[in-house]
Amino acid sequence: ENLELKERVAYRPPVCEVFNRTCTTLQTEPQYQFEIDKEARRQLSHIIGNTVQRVAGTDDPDEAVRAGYTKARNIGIVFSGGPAPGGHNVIAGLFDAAKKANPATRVFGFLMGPDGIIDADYMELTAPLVDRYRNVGGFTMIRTGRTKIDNQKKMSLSRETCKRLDLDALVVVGGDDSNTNAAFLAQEMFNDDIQVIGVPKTIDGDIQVRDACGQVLCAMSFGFHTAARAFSQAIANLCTDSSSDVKYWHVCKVMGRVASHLALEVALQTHANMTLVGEDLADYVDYDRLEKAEKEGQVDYTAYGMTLRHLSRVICDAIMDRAAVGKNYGVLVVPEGVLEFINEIQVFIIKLNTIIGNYNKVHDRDFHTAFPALDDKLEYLRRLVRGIRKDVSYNVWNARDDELFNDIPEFFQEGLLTERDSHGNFQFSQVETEKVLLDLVKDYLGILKEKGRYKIGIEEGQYAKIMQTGGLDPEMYGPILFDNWKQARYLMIKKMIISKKTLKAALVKDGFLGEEDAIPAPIEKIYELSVPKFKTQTHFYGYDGRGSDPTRFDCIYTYNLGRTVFSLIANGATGQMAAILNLEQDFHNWRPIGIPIAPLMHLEERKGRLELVLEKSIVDVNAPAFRVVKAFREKWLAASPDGDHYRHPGPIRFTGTSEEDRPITLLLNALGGH
Ligand code: FBP
Repeated sequence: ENLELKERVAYRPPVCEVFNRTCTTLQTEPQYQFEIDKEARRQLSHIIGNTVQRVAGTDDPDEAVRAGYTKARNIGIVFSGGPAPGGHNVIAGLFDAAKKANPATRVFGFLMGPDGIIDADYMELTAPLVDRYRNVGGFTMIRTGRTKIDNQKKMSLSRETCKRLDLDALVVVGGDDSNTNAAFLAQEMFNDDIQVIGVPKTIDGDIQVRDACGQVLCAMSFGFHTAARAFSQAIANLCTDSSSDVKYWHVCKVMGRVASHLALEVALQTHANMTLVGEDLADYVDYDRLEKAEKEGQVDYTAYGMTLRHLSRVICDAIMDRAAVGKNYGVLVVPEGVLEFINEIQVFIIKLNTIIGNYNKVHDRDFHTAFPALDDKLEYLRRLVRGIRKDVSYNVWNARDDELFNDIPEFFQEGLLTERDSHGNFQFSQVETEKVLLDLVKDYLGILKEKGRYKIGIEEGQYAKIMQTGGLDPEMYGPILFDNWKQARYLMIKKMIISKKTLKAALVKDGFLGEEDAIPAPIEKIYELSVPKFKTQTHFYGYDGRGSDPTRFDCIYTYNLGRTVFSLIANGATGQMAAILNLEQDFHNWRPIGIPIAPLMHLEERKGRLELVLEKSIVDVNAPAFRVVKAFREKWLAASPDGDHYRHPGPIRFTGTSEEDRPITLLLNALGGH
């Protein structure tokens, strides 16, 4: 029997105070305002006027309120996009509140994501089923999918399903794109009186909502805390491994399709030696270059942001600095979406999205079906350079693009040309981001080694010990090798000895060895210690964390989100997203609210076209969480003979007190102040 599971399913998360009242109402909160996009106003006219609503409780509702609240309903719920820990508790919270208000209310789960709505594939959720999944990770109860309801046919089929099921409300649990879907469904089914409510889900943590004045409405999507804790535990273990075996750089790619929130949280939780943050790289400015151009009366736009090559240099510097103090090992955290923030890659992605989008539209045929092999795709791009006019993208791809593109490794070219997901996003999880970077790092470290700049610091005592225990005859090898460690390093480094072959040649040339002699063991040992090898182990932290059982924070958060969803439905809301205010504060300060989705939407390029979508929230480099990481960067790199500064957050434990019970990013950013 799995005791931990038994304990989990039996746990009942506490509820916000309002949910203990006889029924709830909604109160408009006029202090929150939004800047509304013209296109959102046009396309989402029925729900654009929505406001932020606070869930209030009452023990003395008037008859009309009580009747509305307690009427028997049919409610459908769907998971959309990648799994995120806590999803089952959204269902549980909704189910419990709905059944409490009226036991005759029925809750249906659409299967396999939005396809379940389109194809009318669903099941009624029962108490035993809901109970089985309480506080348990994954989306296994009804599963999930990435289909987007993005055309009139899919929209009509969805509407038909909802009408056939006589649904009063549909709940979409998803990320930015899925909440975009929720807004369009709310608009479409407004006149059918079918309410649509969204729930902010994604481990990526990129649904964070503020109003126009910067007031926080939703500080973090659910699932983020659990995934970050799961990744952090594993990465902290690698910190231990790395500093025990002292031979590897562990390179950890961490999920987050675009935003680096997860990597940032991992940095705060583990103090790994180096953590890249995409948004920070994009923020980089090469002032020397700018100044140089300015003196010539020009503006050099390439001085803004970082190139792939420059980034590889930055990583090499960190590796070299640690090696110089004898630490040829460490842990590097690379966010999955880092390449999105690199100058030239961003340009490729935008251009290729446009080219593929244009092709699909003009030829009414799928680009990837038309050009299945990489060579075919590359040939098509080459034809664009030749300016074949019948292809509308002839002016998008130029000779310079083609040249740069041919310069990158084939597997990465293939990655950049892979099919976009159904929302038109570039699928970074399909690309070996860390390999792209590591190939460049390895090349450059090779050069640095030859120049004698990438070298390992050996302590004098260590050298002396090797010599003593090696029992070599100082008479024979002369003072150059034995007098002191600096001279041994002279031989290894200054003479550009980067392989055993060159070491032997140097020893023979200087008369220490005959052609037939083997290199004496102590000298070989010094060679091994002072001439570095860059050995890496790569890891990907993504799907594992997504499937993790939720932390207590995510259990409580999601259960209350589910209760909020029901309050929004029972009070007639539509086009709203459930959220909890004050997530960073003590639980008794949590306040359930509804956030209007339509005013959060803006135009974004997708598959080469501008589309109305919910804005993603990326890492704010001026916010406290990143500034703390920046301030400690040097310390955590630990390029000094002192120890490393690793932190071990430990595993996700359902019982006992954890070291911290909510995301550190959340706590730090709540401090505000730039
Ligand atoms: P959502 O935005 O749908 O929550 O998914 C996030 C995510 O886990 C990303 O971190 C990752 O890039 C992507 O899903 C992977 O998608 P897939 O499951 O299609 O490989």
